[in-house]
Amino acid sequence: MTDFMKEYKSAAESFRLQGKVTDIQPYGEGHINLTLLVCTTEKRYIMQKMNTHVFPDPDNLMRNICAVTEYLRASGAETLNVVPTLEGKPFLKGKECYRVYDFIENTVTYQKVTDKKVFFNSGKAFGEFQNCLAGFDASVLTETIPHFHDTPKRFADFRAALEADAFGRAKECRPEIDFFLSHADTYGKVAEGLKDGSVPLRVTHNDTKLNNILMDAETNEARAVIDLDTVMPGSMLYDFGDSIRFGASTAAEDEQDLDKVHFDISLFKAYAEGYCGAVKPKVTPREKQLFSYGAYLMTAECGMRFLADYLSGDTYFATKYPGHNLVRCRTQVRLASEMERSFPEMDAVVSEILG
Ligand code: ADP
Ligand code: GN1
Ligand code: MG
Repeated sequence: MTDFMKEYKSAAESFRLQGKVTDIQPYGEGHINLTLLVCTTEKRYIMQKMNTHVFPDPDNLMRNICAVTEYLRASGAETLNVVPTLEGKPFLKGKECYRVYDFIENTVTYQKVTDKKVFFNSGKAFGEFQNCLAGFDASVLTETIPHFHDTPKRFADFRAALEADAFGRAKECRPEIDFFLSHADTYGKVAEGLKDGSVPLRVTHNDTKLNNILMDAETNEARAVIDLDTVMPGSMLYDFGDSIRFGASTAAEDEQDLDKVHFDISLFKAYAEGYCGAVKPKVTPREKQLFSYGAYLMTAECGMRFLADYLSGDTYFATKYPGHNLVRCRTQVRLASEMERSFPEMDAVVSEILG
């Protein structure tokens, strides 16, 4: 057994698991936490080594997750179930921090949309998630990552990484850098709406990509919204936009062949029918105007975050090979520019749904 496996086994055995641990394997495609599938003689669990570099306050993070999951469960939704440690704590706190959830069985996650119906179902589920959290008291939530979708701030961070160019990589990504610089005046509309109140501050998920929702393995209906680390006050335009960024593409987020990467308006329509259909009664006029823009904004923002991380030496997102973050950035630039050209069609889709 490797030292890592010994560490994971000892961590897993510090939780109130049913049965004896028989196997531990890396699991899933998340970019932030280290996710492990833990099998015991009785059942399966998800154990995560929590990323305390990205989320430096694990106590308040887990307090948020316990509060949100309890609320969702009480509202009748299927949700993550936090398994306590032997001492009854919501996570194991040491040099590394670990948490355990019940594995939600008979579900699948998708890394790419293969079926419009699945994307529609995910949109409906994220919309219903939003509706459900409308009754949740935001004042009990800690902001786990302040300014998470404050795009003007993300742009300033990107510019700082570019200025530092700590690894001499800027010369390899001139077109991408130029894209973000030349769009400097396009990043402020949601931040301004939040400031003047035309875009309401709501409790949002903030990381609504398709692999953060578990779909039923047989019916492909949404079962549970997961990855609740970033549930905090935000705009519904973030949740809508981030799903479109990831799912309304003809290729994976890290496709290397850009000829395969396109924004697909029919996928946009499928998601919008699900999401906007669910939130329709409470959408403000300004939100309605900004759904299409929100998709562009989240795509550009994520692209500049990938690029900033590449320029800074790949310390934030998990990467599988050198240049992975630059590859991801390039797909986002491709999608954001195609979205910009598609605003009239996108707006027509939204208007048709919202009236
Ligand atoms: P990250 O923050 O790194 O993205 P996630 O919490 O999204 O980590 O988990 C990574 C992946 O693990 C998910 O995309 C999903 O496939 C799987 N997963 C996480 N929690 C569960 C669970 N309770 N049951 C089944 N699969 C899960
Ligand atoms: C990260 O945790 P994960 O892999 O679901 C990131 C998101 C990005 C996404 C890009 C806390 O999401 O903001 O949009 O990668 N999460 C955090 O794929 O930064
Ligand atoms: Mg995730």
